[in-house]
Amino acid sequence: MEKYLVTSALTYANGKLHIGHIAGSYLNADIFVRYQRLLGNDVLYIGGSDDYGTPISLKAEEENVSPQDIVDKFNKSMRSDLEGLNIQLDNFSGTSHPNHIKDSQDFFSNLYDAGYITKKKLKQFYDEKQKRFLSDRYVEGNCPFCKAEGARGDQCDSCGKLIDAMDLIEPRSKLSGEVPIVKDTTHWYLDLPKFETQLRDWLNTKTYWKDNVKNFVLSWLNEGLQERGITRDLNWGVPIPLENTEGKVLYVWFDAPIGYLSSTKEWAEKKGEPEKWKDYWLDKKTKMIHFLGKDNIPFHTIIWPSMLSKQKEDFVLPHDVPANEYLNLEGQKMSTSRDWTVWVEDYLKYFEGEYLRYVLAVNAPETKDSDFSWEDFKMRINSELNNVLGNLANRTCVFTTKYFDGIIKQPKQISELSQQKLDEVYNLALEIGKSYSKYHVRKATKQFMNIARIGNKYFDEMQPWKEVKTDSKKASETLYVCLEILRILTIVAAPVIPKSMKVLHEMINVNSPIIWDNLSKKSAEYSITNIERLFRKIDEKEVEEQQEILKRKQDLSLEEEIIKDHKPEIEYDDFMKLEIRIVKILEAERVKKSNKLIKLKVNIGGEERSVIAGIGKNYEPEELIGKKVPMLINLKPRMVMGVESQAMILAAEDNGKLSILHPDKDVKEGSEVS
Ligand code: B3M
Ligand code: ZN
Repeated sequence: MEKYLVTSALTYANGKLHIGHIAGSYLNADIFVRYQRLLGNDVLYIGGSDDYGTPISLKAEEENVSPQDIVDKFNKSMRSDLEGLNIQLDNFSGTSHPNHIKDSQDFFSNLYDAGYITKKKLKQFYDEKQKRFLSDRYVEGNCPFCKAEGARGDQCDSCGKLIDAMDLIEPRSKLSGEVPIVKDTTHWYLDLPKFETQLRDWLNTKTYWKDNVKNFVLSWLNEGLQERGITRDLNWGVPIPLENTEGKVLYVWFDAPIGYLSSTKEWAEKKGEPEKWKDYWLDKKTKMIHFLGKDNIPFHTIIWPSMLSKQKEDFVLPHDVPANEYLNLEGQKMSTSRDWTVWVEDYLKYFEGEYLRYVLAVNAPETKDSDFSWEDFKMRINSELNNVLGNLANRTCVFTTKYFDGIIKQPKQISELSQQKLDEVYNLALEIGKSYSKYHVRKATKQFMNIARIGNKYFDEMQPWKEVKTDSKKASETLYVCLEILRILTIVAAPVIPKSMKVLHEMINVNSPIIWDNLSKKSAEYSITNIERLFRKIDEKEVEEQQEILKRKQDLSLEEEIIKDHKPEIEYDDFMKLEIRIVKILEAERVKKSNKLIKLKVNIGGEERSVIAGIGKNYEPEELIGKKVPMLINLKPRMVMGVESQAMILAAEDNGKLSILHPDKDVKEGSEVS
């Protein structure tokens, strides 16, 4: 028997669960856990909410409640959402649980005592308007590595590199938009360079890791590890277990993974066997597997194993970290700030949890980003769950009831063709097992649907509705084979759609329980008493309703953007200071080494000027020549990439897309705009 400790990344307790969380770190874990349990392995599935950090403390301030109130509210909502999706953790805790403080402090102290934590005086960004130190993610600027705009102070989403906020180019506070000042503070650092050799050796043993994860870690190691700050100036978090550290706490990413341990301890306590956590955390046979989204890779593969390795107790290290890519929504990147997601709670008001499990499993973002759309949702439920699996179950049971009073016995002898079908299905079932064990949920789901397809095809070919009139034994055999296929499905599809497979299992009345070992154990008899419909069809109207909801969200977030953009009122005289004239573009060429900038020569009415316009991503130089456009011509000349720009072209911007303006009628160059 194998032993697994499975975790889902702890979800920040400043919001509810959405389908991205489910696809990223919950459903894949739950499916793996269910599969391992079918095999009879010993599995403990642990998770919870990630309760500390700045976002939660800010939200609490905003809502004028305590951070704990926020955490409790979302922790509760997460539990109920998980239940609605039948995702069954053995313990769903939260890092603000009292146990967690001691565990986290012990981790810190052990590392500290062993000489892996250093103290540094440093300068940090401070937002004077908000009166707080800006933790990394609250500073934004250009990435020091790839120069991408909008990089956060902790990590760049464009190149994935971790950033020291101080290295950001053109930093701004995300809280107030102001340029932050730099202030002295003291922090503690995890001395990661000391772990480098050990991590490299360890990684070399991880030959079975997913390529994306392994490559990520390797590239990190190859670039050389940096010391990482593990404390923050904040009141909401685990206090640093050192004297004179008031107002400082452990960085949320330091304490968060320790939550896996404290949640396990909580589980053991609840069970009345407080020492039982050791069976998992201290037994070298345990395979600890962390399910998470790709942005969490470095913390689980570099920092966390380093932390674990220097404790007094001999903890197991992660066995595998099967990180998922991202799930998009209707072709667009999900964004909770723009409300561009489907909240589980909302989903459950309309549809069965089981359907989301199926659709997210078959679309799992395992090797690349994948997409959730309502049209696809409907298609998957109607043409796969209903028309393939549901249909096989229904027609088989209906026939059995109608022609054989619901009773089908195992035939003494079985035709070669029928045996072939059963063998084919059995072999596929074994393949499905391999897929599950390699976390290939997508493949496993497609494979079990293929088993149902084989069943339907066989049913169609054998035509039991004809057989029953000429050779009832033959018809009975056909139905037996179909029932066997259904029985196998109740096992192999159970990790993904456990509820429906349980219903099906009861419907065909198999005596043997749903366990992997029973795959090859043919049932001596089937007796059907009660036929239930396994799935319902999704109506086009229901899809439209959801699409409408999304559209409203989009409109709302656009409105918000526009409203946020309003600038303070100005005087008429301020406006009159602007000299805007229609100019004619005479020449246009790209500025070398820039894909954004185009150099224009324009006639502003008897005078020529050169202008640098940042419209190169939206226009080719050739299409600009001859156009008459408005320009602000009394803006102080500016040097842009070594060229003087003597006016500014006016263009409308829609989400980064630029569109230059045109006068409605033909007017002479030099005409003033007012
Ligand atoms: N809460 C980040 C996230 O939700 C973080 C994960 C912690 S896992 C120990 O993506
Ligand atoms: Zn970058």
